[in-house]
Amino acid sequence: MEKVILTAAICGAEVTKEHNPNVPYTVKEIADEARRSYEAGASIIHLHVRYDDGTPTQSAERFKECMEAIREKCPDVIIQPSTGGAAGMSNDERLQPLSLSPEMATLDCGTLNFGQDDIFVNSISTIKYFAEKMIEKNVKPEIEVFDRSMINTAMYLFKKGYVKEPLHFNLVMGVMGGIGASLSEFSFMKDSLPEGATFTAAGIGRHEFNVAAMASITGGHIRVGFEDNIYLSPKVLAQSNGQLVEKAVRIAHELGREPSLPDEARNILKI
Ligand code: KMH
Ligand code: ZN
Repeated sequence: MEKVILTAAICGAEVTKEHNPNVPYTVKEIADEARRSYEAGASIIHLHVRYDDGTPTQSAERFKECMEAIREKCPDVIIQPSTGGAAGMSNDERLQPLSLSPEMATLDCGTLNFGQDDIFVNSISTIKYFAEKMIEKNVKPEIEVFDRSMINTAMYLFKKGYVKEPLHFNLVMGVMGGIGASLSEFSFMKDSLPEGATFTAAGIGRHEFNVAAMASITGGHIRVGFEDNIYLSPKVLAQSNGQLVEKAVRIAHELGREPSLPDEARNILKI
């Protein structure tokens, strides 16, 4: 069977325990959720971190603690810190986890209204600055695109040498302020990717598993997790990120895909 890389976005910066009490905040909770996801088939943990009271932070120290705790429980998993952080954070604040030389990190490729009143700011000079830091640190960027125009931006950066082949994208679909998650929108995004690029897709909220199916049948990879969606099925809160990964694995399996091990993911992504 063709391999599929499962990414678990285990906590995000926006969702809280008020939305789902199983959203992890503490170092232990984050490591336990990473382990549940890994056991279910995730080979990448997309990581945001929180203080114990749930406040999102990009503190290098907190990332270090969480990454060490995750590595203890899932020694070979790929850890992909966010450089998006939370809307409103400064560039240098967002970039802190790069000081830990992770294997991957996110590179957000445009500005958008994010949810109701937040604006997630990524000017071209910000993106160039982040991309240069990633080259400097030998970190593989996952290019986050929330709309079609952001693929144009990524291609501009590629032509200027700020990102290198093979390119890897995350199609984030269904954020209020970004592209939707219909089949035609998915096809539009996927068909707009440059030849030879790999991609994962993340459907937000109720779109999570539809997008997982679309990615499965088009050779893409899948991201699920509390950052994107807190429900296992309509009105049923997921007990853990592991449950969300398990469901995505079941869908992918029925469609002829099986989850990669972390080293297989490294090979596919050329890390
Ligand atoms: N929290 C969002 C504003 C990323 O991880 O790079 C941005 C985000 C993207 O989550
Ligand atoms: Zn994120």
